[in-house]
Amino acid sequence: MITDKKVRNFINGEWVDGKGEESTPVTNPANGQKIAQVPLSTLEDVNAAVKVAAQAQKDWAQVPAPQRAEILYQVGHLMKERKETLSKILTMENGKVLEEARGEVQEGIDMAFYMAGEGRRLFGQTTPSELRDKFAMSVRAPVGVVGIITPWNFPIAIATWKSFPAIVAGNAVIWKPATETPLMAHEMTKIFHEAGLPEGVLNVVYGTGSKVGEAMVDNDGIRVISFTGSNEVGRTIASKCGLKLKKVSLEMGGKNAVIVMDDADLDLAVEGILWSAFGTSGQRCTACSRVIVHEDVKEDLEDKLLAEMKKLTIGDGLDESVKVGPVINAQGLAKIEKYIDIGREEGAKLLAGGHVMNEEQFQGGNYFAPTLFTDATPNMQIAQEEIFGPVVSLIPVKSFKEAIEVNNQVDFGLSSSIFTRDANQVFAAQRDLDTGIVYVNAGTTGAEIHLPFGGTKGTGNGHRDSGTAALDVFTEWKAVYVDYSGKLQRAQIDID
Ligand code: UN1
Repeated sequence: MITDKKVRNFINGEWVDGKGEESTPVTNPANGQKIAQVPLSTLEDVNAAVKVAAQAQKDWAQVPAPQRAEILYQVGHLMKERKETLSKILTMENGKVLEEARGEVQEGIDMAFYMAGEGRRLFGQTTPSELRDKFAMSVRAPVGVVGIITPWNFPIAIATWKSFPAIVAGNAVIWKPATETPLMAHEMTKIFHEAGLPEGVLNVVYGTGSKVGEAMVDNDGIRVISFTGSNEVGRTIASKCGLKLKKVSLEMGGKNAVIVMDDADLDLAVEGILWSAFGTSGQRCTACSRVIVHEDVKEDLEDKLLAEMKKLTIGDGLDESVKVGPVINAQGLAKIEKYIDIGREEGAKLLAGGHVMNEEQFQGGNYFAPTLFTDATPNMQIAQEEIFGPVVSLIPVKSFKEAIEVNNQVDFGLSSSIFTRDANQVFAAQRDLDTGIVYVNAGTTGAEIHLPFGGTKGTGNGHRDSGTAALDVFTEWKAVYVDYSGKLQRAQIDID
């Protein structure tokens, strides 16, 4: 379908080559075939984009929000029309199975219509003034030019979580998509263009974090950086933006657990674990990588999990019968292998998987066998660090209280889940689980776009993607006072 497409930057409504000479190939993780070539842009490209964005933003901010939203409705319709094509391209460049690719595209479509609706809301507040004949209100104002840096694991959904609220709120956007998944970004950019987004409102610059990302952070014309990606990079961005007093919104992964209590429906729990641990080959920020299990049901759970894991079909995600696709690239595989060694050394017991798939049909691709460790302890590295692969570790506990403690004993705080039938435990768990997302009787994945997405502790810095919470990232609150008394009234002083 796609053969070696040369992707180009998009600046001021035009497809342009990066100013630098360098580019890098993009390969299909399922078979190693080259599918695209992506430019590695430079500081100059970013600076050129910011310049035109700043100009375009002035006019864009004057367009009434309901009209800005019309573009998003159009984007949503075009995405809907092209859902199948987009999903197939997504599977080819990211590796996730087609069913999940369709789910991700749907997430973007949902976000388009949801955020378009915000164009008719963008609510502020009126607040009574302490003085007579004076009106006070808080309104949302666009920030200006904003930068979004998006990852390869959800190249469409996460881009929509960030770009749609930014655009509907009246900002112009500089977007650095992941170099692993430029085709998704290219298709989305085409859609924005066809939907009639004025030139300069969205500018796309491909390249590495160390060049393009850094140039975005350094450019004072960009007033917000919204980043999803690794913890290490996120912390660097945060410290640089901190010194510049630049607003930054971070989402940097998780070490998400499913808690299985002794009264749980075990079959349901197994389904939830399989879906959230091995779906997307474990390459979700929300993926389940720990199972905290009550000791009384540990053996039953292990047996059921092992039986179901045997049924998982692994292969190219374009094949509809496949349930687990490849991981993104050789570095991804190497990182997972490293954690398998660590887990073994730490004394966890390997019950299944633990190896790269080397058979004939997997040649050229990056396939890792779904892996189950058991008898892990909470402080092991495999129970603390994000692996980003199809690896899950069972940690036995003796009580509900201990389960909550173990869940919270990690540096991350994105998602968590509990399987129980006890209503008291449900309410206590939703209160005590220290994560931004909590599921009851479902796995750790599957966040819906109209709720806030993000987490506590090392997962982020208090901001949220998605939902109306995303508008807080891309707007400034402006307090407006209108005095219609005809005289100078002094707050705090001229009070009757
Ligand atoms: C991510 O992995 O960063 O909740 C995004 C989920 C998806 C989004 C995951 N809706 O699993």
